[in-house]
Amino acid sequence: MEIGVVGKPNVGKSTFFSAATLVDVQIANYPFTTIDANVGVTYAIAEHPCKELGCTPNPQNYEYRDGKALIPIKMIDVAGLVPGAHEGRGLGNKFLDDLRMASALIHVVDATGKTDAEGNPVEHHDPVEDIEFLEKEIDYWIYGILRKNWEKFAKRIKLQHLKLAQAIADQLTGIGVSEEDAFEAIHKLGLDNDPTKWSDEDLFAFVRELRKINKPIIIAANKADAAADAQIERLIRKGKSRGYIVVPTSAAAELTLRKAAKAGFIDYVPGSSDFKILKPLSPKQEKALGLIKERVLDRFGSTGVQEVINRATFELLKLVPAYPVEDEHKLTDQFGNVLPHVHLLPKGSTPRDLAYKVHTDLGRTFLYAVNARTHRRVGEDYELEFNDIIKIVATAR
Ligand SMILES: Nc1nc2c(ncn2[C@@H]2O[C@H](COP(=O)(O)OP(=O)(O)OP(=O)(O)O)[C@@H](O)[C@H]2O)c(=O)[nH]1
Ligand SMILES: [Mg+2]
Repeated sequence: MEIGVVGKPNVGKSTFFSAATLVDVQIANYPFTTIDANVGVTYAIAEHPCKELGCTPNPQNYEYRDGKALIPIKMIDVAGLVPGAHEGRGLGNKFLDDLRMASALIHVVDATGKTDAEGNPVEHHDPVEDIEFLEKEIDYWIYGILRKNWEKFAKRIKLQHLKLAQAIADQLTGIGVSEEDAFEAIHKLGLDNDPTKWSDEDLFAFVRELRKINKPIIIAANKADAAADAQIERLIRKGKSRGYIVVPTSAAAELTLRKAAKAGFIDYVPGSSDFKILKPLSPKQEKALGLIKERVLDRFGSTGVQEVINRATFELLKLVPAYPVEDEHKLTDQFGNVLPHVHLLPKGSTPRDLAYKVHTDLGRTFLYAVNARTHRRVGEDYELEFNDIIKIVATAR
């Protein structure tokens, strides 16, 4: 599972990425600071079952902190995107290619309106325009891949009676499109099963729908510390009317807080509305942290960075954390570790899907599952719920 950080140049993508992953990267106030993509690990944070059950976990594939599970997620920070990137402008397709396997995109927008479409400092730019521009660039990118051999491809599907959704998914495996994704987009638009009947508009409409399914976007209204309330409110309103989740963020504040915490100056849990000073600070440090408290934490309740990651994971991608165990009474694996593993699965997944996620063999030999909370056996089509603890019973190998 991979999340991409995208947007035009100079909006704070690398700052957001660095704050989220604590990977040191180049950050500067000019366009195209980032050329090669940065890759790191961030965490989606969820309540841990032990908080409710009063246990002490032995996490193996995640981290545990203050009753919360920190679930690792790969994050990728790419070069800035300018209008016409799909035709190769700016760093063009290179940027887009780095995003091939992203499951979701965090679109970082400069909420202050002080960077133009190309990422240069300017007095007034409407950030709402950036929302549309990014959609368009990604749409044209996917459209470009499909359009290339479309006539031939469509004829072949018709002649060989191929399954349309599957054939399209085969064309787009490189960007992680599944048969289900393609099927969903075709049906949502009520498109003909014979693709030779599709007009160019049909194809573009299909691509738009597919992008929404395959690369869903959440908006980080960044530099919120320097933006007026009215600017933020407008961006939230306009974004919402286009179906987006919009979260005000200050990536710069989050980066300062996480670095100060790492250096032991403060106690700060990402996502929280406050921090505790642990060591005497220099007047400069004190001032910087005071401003963060006043302009960000007290104003928005948090820096927004963790909220974006959490909402991308649990709301946008609708992923559900589930904990497989061997002993449903002690909640342990075969070695006695309490709730050692957590897996993120798409909403609607079943215990068998969880078994496959643990190990292909376990999926293949799956017999039935027990819900460790109720100690009841659950049915074949039981849908996993948030923080389910599941014992998987399989045939002996
Ligand atoms: N006030 C404020 N400035 C920010 C914030 N986040 C980033 N910046 C500043 O914005 C400028 C650009 O930051 P980067 O993180 O390099 O932006 P980018 O989007 O990665 O830029 P490119 O790699 O060139 O596309 C830097 O001067 C940052 O310090 C923020 O939350 N608030
Ligand atoms: Mg950058």
